[in-house]
Amino acid sequence: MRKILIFLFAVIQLSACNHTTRSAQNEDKKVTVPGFSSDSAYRFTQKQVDFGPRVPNTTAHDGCAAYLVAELKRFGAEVIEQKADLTAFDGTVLKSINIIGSFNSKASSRILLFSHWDSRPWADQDPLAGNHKKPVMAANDGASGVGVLLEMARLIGKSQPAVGVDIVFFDSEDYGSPESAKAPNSEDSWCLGTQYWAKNPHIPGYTARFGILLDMVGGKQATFYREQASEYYAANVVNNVWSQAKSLGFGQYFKDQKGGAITDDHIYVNQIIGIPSIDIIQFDPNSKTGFAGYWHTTHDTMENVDKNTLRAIGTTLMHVVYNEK
Ligand code: AHN
Ligand code: ZN
Repeated sequence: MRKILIFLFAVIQLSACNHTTRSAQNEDKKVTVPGFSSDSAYRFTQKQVDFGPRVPNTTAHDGCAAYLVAELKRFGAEVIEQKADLTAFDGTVLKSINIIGSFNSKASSRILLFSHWDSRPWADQDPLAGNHKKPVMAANDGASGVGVLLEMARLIGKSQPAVGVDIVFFDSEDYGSPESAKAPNSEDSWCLGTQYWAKNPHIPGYTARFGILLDMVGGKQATFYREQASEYYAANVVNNVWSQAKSLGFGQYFKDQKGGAITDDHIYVNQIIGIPSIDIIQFDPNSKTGFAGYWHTTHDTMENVDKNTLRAIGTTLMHVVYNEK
């Protein structure tokens, strides 16, 4: 009899605990989101730029790849370098390197964060025709997204979120056919590293809950609009990111308005590998190109990179990742 009483008491205790206190605690529990350092993200951006233009088949490119791999490893990621010879629109073979850093690789629930790390070989939007054949320094168009993701990697390595995270730096995004090229301006001449990875993921059968692309996320007073392909393939992800940004006080960066439809790395992640993905990309509805005035010019340099914008993006994405259960 005494045994039964003890057993009953234990059951009552357990169920009381399970159904009230503990579950209530779980629901209310606020996750701790590590603070994003914009100084650190800025340094990671500067470091890449210091290599010079990271154009495929150059020593600056290969040096920067080694740097990115070493940093991800230092932060505790499992790193895969996916090397591939990719043929550009003009027949050039690009010795490409996609760099994948995985955290908590055993978790089946994963989030994919990505940016391109290569620099455009031609400043073909430069106001001076004499600059059209010069490479772009790509401080904003390339390095800024990678800088934000490196800072996130540093923080994720120190205290893991509930989900697994894969950070991917895609190569050969910006080798798309220039305006001057007589070659048909094929949309698919862009994003070569991503197209390759989406057809040959680093792990066969790889998938993730959703993906977020960061492209040109460091410009002064940059504005990010709801890009149209992102809305089409992953509207709930756009809603989630834009609403967290707004409640964090970054509404002046994240505009709750429709933006352009942009051919970018997320298109192939959506269409080929089927991971619902969005593009957070600086968009200016009043400019001729839709992008900042220094886009694909020799002026895409560190002077145009602003720590406040890096902080808005990084803080928002840290909240998005750490609030996933
Ligand atoms: C095109 O210019 C077709 N798409 C923009 C993709 C891009 C280039 N993002 C950065 N550089
Ligand atoms: Zn570009």
